Amino acid sequence: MQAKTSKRNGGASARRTSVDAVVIGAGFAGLYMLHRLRKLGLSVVVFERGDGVGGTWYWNRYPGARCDTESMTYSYSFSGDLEQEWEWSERYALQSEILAYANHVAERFDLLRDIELNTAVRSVVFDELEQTWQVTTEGGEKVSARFCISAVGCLSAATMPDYPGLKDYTGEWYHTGRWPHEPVSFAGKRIGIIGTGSSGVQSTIAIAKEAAHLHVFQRTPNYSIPAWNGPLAREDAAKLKENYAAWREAARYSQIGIPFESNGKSAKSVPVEEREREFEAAWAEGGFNFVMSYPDLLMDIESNRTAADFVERKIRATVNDPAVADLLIPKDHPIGTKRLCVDTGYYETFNRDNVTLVDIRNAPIETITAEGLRTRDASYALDVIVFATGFDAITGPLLKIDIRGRGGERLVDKWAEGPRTYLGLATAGFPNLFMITGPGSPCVLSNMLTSIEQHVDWMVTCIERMRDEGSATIEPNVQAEDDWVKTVHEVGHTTLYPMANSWYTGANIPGKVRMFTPYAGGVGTYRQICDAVAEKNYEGFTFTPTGARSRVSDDRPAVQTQGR
Ligand code: N01
Repeated sequence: MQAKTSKRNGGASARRTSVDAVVIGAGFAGLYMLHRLRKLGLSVVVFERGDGVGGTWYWNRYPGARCDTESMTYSYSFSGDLEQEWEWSERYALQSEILAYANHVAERFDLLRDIELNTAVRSVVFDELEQTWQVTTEGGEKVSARFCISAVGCLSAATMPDYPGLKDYTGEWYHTGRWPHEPVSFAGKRIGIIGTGSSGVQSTIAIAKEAAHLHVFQRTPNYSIPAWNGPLAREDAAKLKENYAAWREAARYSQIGIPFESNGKSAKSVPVEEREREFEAAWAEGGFNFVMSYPDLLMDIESNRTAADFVERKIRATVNDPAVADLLIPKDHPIGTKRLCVDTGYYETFNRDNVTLVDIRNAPIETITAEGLRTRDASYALDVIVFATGFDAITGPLLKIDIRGRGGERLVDKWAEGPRTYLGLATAGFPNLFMITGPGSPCVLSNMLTSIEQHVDWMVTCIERMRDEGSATIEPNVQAEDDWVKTVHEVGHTTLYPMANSWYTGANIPGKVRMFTPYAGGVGTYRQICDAVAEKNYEGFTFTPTGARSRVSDDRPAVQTQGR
């Protein structure tokens, strides 16, 4: 294995061919996992395909990129000193500030010496004889590890539409999720942006301020709620810091990893005036609060309609041209069932003279041309095309890696009909392979930092227990996994989420199995379930003792099988 020369890349671990654990990805999940495993005394190497840490915030550096969870919540809680000392400058942090935070954490906890940058993982193959994972990088380096932990993120496999003609296009083009590190200038240029999800909404606002003209190509409008972003007042931050521990604890047992106060009522059942007041207050507060204001907004279609109507009125009141307003109003999904966007000035942007909304639902893009693109109805000359077309979410990043478990079974085959995990943490037949924020966990329905910390803490406690008890491997029992997949499905279908054609269900990827895979029961409930499993001696998992041959891929009970 080659030692890297980057000064941020110590390379010491890279020269090892055998470690206790390989972690894939140096975003927030990988950084925290490395920190915890090292404290446990394990040797660890983290492979990261970027040339810096930060994951999502390393890649998504498009104009206007910022987090839509508030800074003081979207941050680690594991270190009291870190959370007290770090000062966020805005209520919602810009990508550059979050990336600076990730770099600060990596340096503060001396993580870089075990991170191999510019190193993508190609394959991860379980060696049944040795009971280790053979990890091979794109560069051909090989490392064996007892544990393999995926920290690849849920939204890291960017997708491009398959329009013909892109290779002949003479202008510049970019994907929001693979934005270049060099500055991109829009000044005086004709820009086209395709996609109106969170990335499209944020970049539209920013690019419109600079471009000569911006065409926004919209296939499906999404709901966007104002962030009311601004500087974070020092006194507000200080006040929260006084009670940070309690705030974090409330986040851990909340629905989405952010402590919101819901009024506990049904939106459809309260008097109209009361509901209007509540929605106005939630709108004025901004952000995800809005869909959490009544607990049944994502459960009951009539209640949901009341919130959608309210936002529709807001859009009509903001956008000057009624035809444009009409186009911007979602009609095909309940509010919040596609990931809500959070913006500062999105709808207002369509009042600018240099911005045109183009409906590509009725007149689809047929081809990219040398000069721009052509829809069914018209041609557009564009100097720059921005693809804000999203990601092969949740399973995409994992399945890009050739992962093979017992008997050479490929994960991509096992999951051909949709992902199968126990608690979103692990999958049967793939011993000692853990997935941070994997499918079947609250993952994308939650504040990622809350969920990452919960998963890492649970896994590290489990690994510590294995060390203390002399276990070589752990993996879920097939029955426990089947039960969990069923639970995730049933809980998901008590909500309105499956009604939308969204990346939550895989509907954005042609040919992908349509399945709502996040656990929608809330991060607090989920945490309690995971804790209960651990307390019951890891019920539903099988351990094999060190020295024993681990069981083969039929489901015969092995040594130390725990229940179910
Ligand atoms: O991706 P998306 P994103 N032709 O999938 C359209 C997180 N995030 O990168 O809806 C034409 O939401 C597609 O149209 P349709 C957040 O969780 C967070 O914006 O499929 N259009 C849609 O409009 C977010 O949800 C933050 O009809 C095509 C858009 O492209 C997630 O990442 C910021 C098309 C894709 O929207 C993903 O957001 C950014 C085609 N062939 C992202 N293919 C913050 O924290 C796709 N589209 C602020």
